[in-house]
Order: sequence, then C-alpha cells, then structure tokens
Amino acid sequence: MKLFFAPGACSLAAHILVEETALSCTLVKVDLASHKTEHGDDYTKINPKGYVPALQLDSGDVLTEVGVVLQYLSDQKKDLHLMAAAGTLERYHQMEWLNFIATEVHKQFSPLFRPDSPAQTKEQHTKILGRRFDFLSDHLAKQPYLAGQAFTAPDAYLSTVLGWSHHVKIDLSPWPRLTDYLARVRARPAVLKAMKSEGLIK
Ligand SMILES: N[C@@H](CCC(=O)N[C@@H](CS)C(=O)NCC(=O)O)C(=O)O
Repeated sequence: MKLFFAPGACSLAAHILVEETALSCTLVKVDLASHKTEHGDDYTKINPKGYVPALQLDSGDVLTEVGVVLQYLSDQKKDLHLMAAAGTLERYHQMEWLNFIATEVHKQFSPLFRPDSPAQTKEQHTKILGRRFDFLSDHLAKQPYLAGQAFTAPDAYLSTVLGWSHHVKIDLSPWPRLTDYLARVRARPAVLKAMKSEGLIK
C-alpha cells in the first residue's frame, strides 16, 4: 500500500493508523501547491481531486476521503478494534463521529488557512468552531475518547484537526478537556511516530 500525504494535513490521521496497525505501507509526500509527489509524479493521476489523503492499495485501486481511508485501515486489523464491526450500532456511531469531524470541524478550519479569506468569514468560522468545541468538550467530560474508554479511528482524525488550532491562532485554553484530550492522544507511541516522521515534532 501507499499513503499519499502532506505534512500536518488531514492525511496525518491516516498516517497515525498506519503506525497503530503496523501495516506495510509506503508513505509518499505530496506538494499540494504543485500537485507533484516527492518523486516528481503528477499526483492528480493518483487522485484527480488533487487533495490528500489517498491510499493506493496493492491492487492499484485508490481510496480517498479521510473517513473512508481510516475505516479501510482499521478493518485490516480487526483485532485492534480501531473501528467496531460493520453493521453494529457502535460502528454507526463511529461513522457518525467521522462524518461530524469531516464536515463540522475539519471543513470549518479550511477558510482559516486561506490567506485570501475575508476577516468576517474567518470570524464566522471561528465562532462555529467554538460551538463544536463546546459540544466535544461536553462529550469528553463523560469519557476519555470519542467512542468510549479506548482510542479508535475517530480520535486519530479529531486529534489531527484539533492540532491545527494553534496554526490558525485559536486558543484552546477555554476548553481544557480538549487540550487534555489532545495531550492524551499525542502521548500514544504511534501518534508520536507519525508526527515525528512528518517533521511536526522533534
Ligand atoms: N474531503 C476530503 C478533504 C481532504 C482535504 O481537505 N485535504 C486537504 C489537506 S487537509 C488538501 O489536500 N487540500 C489541498 C487541496 O484541496 O488542493 C477528505 O475527506 O479527504
């Protein structure tokens, strides 16, 4: 398998699961501005949508969309319980989290990264994120991870996007449960390994 990633992007969530599962997977860095891989190949030939992540299977098939890539990786090592079994209510709740993170958290950050976003747009999105953080903080008052007592795939995704806060100058200190959660997830050896390998930490 090959995981196409950009350092610190949402592809980090998939990279974390590659480390958690210890699956055999080659990491290929993509320059999102030029759409070239680190080997000089045209990335749009792999993922015509142009964005990361993309997971190329040994068969040549390519899976895209964070929530799907995370489920695929989790399903390769079922004994790790990174996702519950397909068809169970627990699985649907985890998919609910993946969808919530993708649409209600990840995509609310996107305009904050764009240098040409008007100040008013940035303010609106920061406000929406604040409401999402309130909800997440209330949820994490009941349990240490999104789906309960154990780390699962949605935590790889949420920790990745929460980690963007300081880049876009959102102070997480009003949500101490979220800063505690981030520290808890980032203490995992697989998360540290993925972050180190992307050059995000020393
Ligand atoms: N819907 C996509 C969104 C992926 C996405 O937003 N990727 C960003 C990095 S976090 C990216 O590659 N942006 C560059 C671009 O859109 O050209 C998914 O779930 O995978």
